[in-house]
Amino acid sequence: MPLYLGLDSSTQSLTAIVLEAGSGRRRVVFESSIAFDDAFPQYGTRHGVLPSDDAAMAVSPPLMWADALELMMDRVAKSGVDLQRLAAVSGSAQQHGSVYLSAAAATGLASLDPARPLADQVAPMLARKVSPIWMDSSTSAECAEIEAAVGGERALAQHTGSRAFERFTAAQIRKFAKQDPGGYAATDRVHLVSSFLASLLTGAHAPMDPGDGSGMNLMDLGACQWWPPAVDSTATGLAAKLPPITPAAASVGTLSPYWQQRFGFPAARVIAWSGDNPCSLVGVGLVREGRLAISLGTSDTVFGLMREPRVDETGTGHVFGAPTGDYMGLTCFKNGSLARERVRDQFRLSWEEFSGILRRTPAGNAGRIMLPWFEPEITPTVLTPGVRRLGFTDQDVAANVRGVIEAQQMAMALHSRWMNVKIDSIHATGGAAANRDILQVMADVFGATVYQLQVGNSAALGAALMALHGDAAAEGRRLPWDEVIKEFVEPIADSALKPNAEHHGLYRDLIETYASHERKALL
Ligand code: ADP
Ligand code: XUL
Repeated sequence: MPLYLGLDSSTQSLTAIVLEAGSGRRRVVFESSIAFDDAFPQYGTRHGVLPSDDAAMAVSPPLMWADALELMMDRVAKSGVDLQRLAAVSGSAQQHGSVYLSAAAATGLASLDPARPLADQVAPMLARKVSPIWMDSSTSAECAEIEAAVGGERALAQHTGSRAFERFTAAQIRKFAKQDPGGYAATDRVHLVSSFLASLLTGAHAPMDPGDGSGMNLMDLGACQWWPPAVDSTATGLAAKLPPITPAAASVGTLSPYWQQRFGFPAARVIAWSGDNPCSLVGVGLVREGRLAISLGTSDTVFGLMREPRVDETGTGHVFGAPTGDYMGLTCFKNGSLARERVRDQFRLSWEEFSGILRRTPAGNAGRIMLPWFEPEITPTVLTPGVRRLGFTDQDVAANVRGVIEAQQMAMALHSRWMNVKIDSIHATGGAAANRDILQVMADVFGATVYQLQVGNSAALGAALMALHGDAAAEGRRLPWDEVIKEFVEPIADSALKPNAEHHGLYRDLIETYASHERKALL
């Protein structure tokens, strides 16, 4: 019975899931996570990001991701799973982050020495030591320049699925080319985190998939090809430095001799990696239109599948490609888990105590409202951080705990209206989806039933399912996505959290108050 490996390189950790899928038996046989800060203290990251005095800057070391990939492949090899049954591998990665490789990479990737650690051999291939990641908001000037050059915000959104966003790769590439022309000139290939890690597996420059490619402000959504006006407006000579775009879940090579000789892997197929949100779409089972998922990870995201790309006229959200070949709508918030942790840590609470406060305090926080911008925010755009507390102080434990959770849920409900989906159920995923008291607030704010899923890491699961789908397609079998996800993506029995009608009524009014405070704060 074949095995499929899915990897997820997120902001804070690398997760692996191995699935067994044959006739009559479908189950997860291995699951493991590595937290970057703990496993690789030598890089000095906090929550996976290099500390910076500038709140707008967020970069991570790509060599740390390579180290984590090697450690995880070693773990998989030693886990007792029968490696010879491994048919295919795919992966998921935090979106938007970029890795800059020099001309040395083409030969270097193909001739990795199995006797030596991976990161040492990748180091001389880097044209830039750090990768700007999705938490970076330092490129407003470049966003304005790119939009102006392509004929405005609307034109960019209509072609690429999003207006210019600070964290999107085009603005990041432009900033690098302006600030370090030598480093940019030495760059032979710009990868996303996803295509960089896929390249390390195959031993050759891997292409990008449309799901992650659409998080760059460079890809024509309809054609799934680079859009020349955006590429040319971003940086000189960029067209030659971008990988090709391959169809979603296409085969892009096999595990290179490095992995075979170092750890005993077979030449398993490598299926194109994608972004963590596209992978999660599959990993939470949204292979049809009409349902929403919410991921409460390092970022909070709201997303759903779309058959046709309906670009957001308000400029709030994004349309990305989906692994199924469809599209997905998404709105992203930066003040997600780390904002919840800020409140928890300020009052020295455990998650259990935090939840106890949610259970004991009344819905609506007695009309008190927080604007939870501990860090610069993506939705709405807030470049200078600052938490607003209306009607309470930063010393009031209960008001702050309820305040941050209600604010996040109301912001998500407000800023996902553009997707125009009638929501009666929500699939919840990400680390904080383990917390049922947070999910009850979600159910009450959205007026929808919220489900927890059996496999918590939906991005790694989605990647493993893409490996399964891509492997079948490469063998000439077209598996319908409903069949791919069957039995793997199941809500936990009895996990349904139903909305409380009275609380929902209260939030329907409070959300308008929240919206008006938000508007005022942005003036
Ligand atoms: P990533 O986006 O990096 O994949 P995860 O989805 O793994 O992140 O989520 C990690 C976050 O989950 C942690 O930062 C932590 O704040 C949060 N978390 C874990 N357990 C709980 C809990 N019981 N209640 C609330 N948040 C939690
Ligand atoms: C999505 C986004 C984040 C990252 C985090 O647009 O920026 O969700 O993908 O992993």
